[in-house]
Amino acid sequence: MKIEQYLSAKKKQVDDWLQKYFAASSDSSDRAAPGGLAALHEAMTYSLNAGGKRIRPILALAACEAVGGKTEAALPAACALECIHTFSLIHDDLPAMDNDDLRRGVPTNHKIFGEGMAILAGDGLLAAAFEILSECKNVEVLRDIAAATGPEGMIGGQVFDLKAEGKKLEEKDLEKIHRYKTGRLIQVSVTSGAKIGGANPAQLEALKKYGEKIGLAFQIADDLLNVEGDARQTGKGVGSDQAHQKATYPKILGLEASRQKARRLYDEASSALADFGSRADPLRQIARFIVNRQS
Ligand code: GRG
Repeated sequence: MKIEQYLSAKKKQVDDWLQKYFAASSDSSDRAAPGGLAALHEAMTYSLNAGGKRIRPILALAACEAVGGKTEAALPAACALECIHTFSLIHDDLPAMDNDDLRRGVPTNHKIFGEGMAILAGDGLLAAAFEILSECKNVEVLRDIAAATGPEGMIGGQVFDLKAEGKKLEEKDLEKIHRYKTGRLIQVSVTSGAKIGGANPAQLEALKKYGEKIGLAFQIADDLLNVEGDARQTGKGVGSDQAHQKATYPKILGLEASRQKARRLYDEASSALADFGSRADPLRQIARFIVNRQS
């Protein structure tokens, strides 16, 4: 199967699951009543349904399949990861953070619903993610995802990022920010799917390495797209990193060295999968997609 077909089939599974879950959770009378929670639900689903690539949940599903697990077993945890990712996008776009107007090709959450509701929509998605994970009854996966989201992961990375504003960074400082801010959630998407699929210790170790490499490659590709991308495809402002004077790979290494680093990481991610058979082909192709993507 071509990677485009694989990605769109998996994206549909994720979209359908999320739609069903949030439709069911919007049925309570408190939400429907005037002055009730309908506005919060609308703000949460606005960003969730705004058309992201669903890379994190797809990685979880592909990792589960790579170790012989069933896709359906990993679907709820995969969707919880997308809720966490969407929470981070909503909060990252707020005036107190990056103050962005456009995300996933549409106005950012606070532009439509106001700042207060956008904060609550992000909080609501984060809580929903852990409610979904608690229903998966896999405490190890729940704990891994909490760690990759919190101070030892994405939120910690955002703190490093805030503290680095206006400072001149070296490559190792930037790499630390990105490993925490972007890398850990991507890595835990892979390892969660693998754990749910029943990975053995050697498989898990290999997939941990794969996740680490593609997590960093993903961020370098993101930095490159912010310089060279087409806003119609990325769905967010191009050139915003420079406008915000952000430290990025192209700024520190230059464009060509950044491209080379992303390609090197791709090679290392592929090597990590050397002992896997054809069941890991989607993971191999996703790694390539991450480095070459246009959105
Ligand atoms: C907790 C406020 C807060 C932030 C955490 C991850 C993060 C830090 C902020 C998200 C914003 C951002 C631009 C992160 C860098 C790379 C990244 C995660 C890009 C967006 O991910 P994609 O390309 O987006 O997977 P789609 O829309 O396809 O889901």
